Amino acid sequence: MKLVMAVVQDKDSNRLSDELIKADFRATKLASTGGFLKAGNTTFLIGTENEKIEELLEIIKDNCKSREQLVAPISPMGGNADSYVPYPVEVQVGGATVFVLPVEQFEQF
Ligand code: 2BA
Repeated sequence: MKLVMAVVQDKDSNRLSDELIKADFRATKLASTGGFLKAGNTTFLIGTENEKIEELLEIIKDNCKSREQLVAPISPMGGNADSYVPYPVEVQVGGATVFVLPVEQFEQF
């Protein structure tokens, strides 16, 4: 068995959960925050059998889009003003960041 942790953009999270239910995957959605953008995103925890991993990754890939996002400039606050960029910078936020972990034991009581 594996535990898949997938960090996705909030805009994709409802569509992804609908597709997971349709394909009979069980998932838990956590409200999370990206360390870099400090903006909300959604983390899915999905426990599944090894032979269903490829199908699961395909569903995640098909339902999560990569998007450009603007990062507001952060003022130097007493730091080095030479490196200060006074205009917003665009970053590419991935469709999904996925970790696949082995599960040692799974119980439901
Ligand atoms: P954030 O940390 O808010 O990052 C959003 C996007 O900002 C990233 O997209 C990347 O394009 C950019 N970025 C992140 N750190 C950067 C840095 N130090 N310098 C320049 N640009 C940077 P993604 O890589 O697609 O990541 C999307 C979200 O997935 C992340 O949101 C974070 O919540 C999660 N994530 C990504 N890599 C992770 C990792 N190795 N461990 C845990 N969570 C991760």
